[in-house]
Amino acid sequence: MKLVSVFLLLLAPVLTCCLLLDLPLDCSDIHNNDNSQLSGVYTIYPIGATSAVQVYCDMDSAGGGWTVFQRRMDGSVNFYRPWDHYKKGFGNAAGEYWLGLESLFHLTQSRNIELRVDMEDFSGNKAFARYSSFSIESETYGYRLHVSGFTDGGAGDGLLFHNGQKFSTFDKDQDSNSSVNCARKFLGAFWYNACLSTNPNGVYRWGADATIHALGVEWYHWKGDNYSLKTISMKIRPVQ
Ligand SMILES: [Ca+2]
Repeated sequence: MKLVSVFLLLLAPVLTCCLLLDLPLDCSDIHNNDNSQLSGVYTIYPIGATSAVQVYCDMDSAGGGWTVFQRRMDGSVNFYRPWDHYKKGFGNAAGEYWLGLESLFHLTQSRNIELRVDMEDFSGNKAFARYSSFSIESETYGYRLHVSGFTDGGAGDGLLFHNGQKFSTFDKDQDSNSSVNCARKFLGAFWYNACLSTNPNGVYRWGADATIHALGVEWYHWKGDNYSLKTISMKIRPVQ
């Protein structure tokens, strides 16, 4: 009996190794394994076996397999948070959340990744922006954004102005405005330039609101900078 236990113990690393091969890195792995899976919350392993994290998988849009890394829908989660939160992630995969820059960095490292941003206003109108190439650099390089290959789904190119920028939070100003902390001024966190043409992590407001300029969940090229969207979600998948 004892021998059997020792044998199993010795075998454990081997078993672990091979079971790991089946752990999904992202939602596209789940989708490719079984394309009848519905949109919803799943567990993925973006940085290996000990990195289990829950995400919302979009299995509907343009063939499905999208890993949602940012999602606003009802204002239930506070997105005005410090660097550490944006690095590690926060919120609830069934509702509003941010996956985390470290996971996002790893997901964009090993494969060619495309980005889709879906959004909706309070009148039921929908639009999207799609980019055939998306990646971010490591924390050492400020999680710098690289996005290109824009396709217009009616939303306009909201990320062109942010391409090449480092990520900024209120406690880590890495934007391109030397006299302003863009995250503090617009109460969000993003790849701010000097400062923004979109603010997906801004303050959740209900539609048109110009009380304080441009701090809502805005996408300027679609609804202007004083309209806060009802929903917005940013999602990625490997290029097919
Ligand atoms: Ca600044």
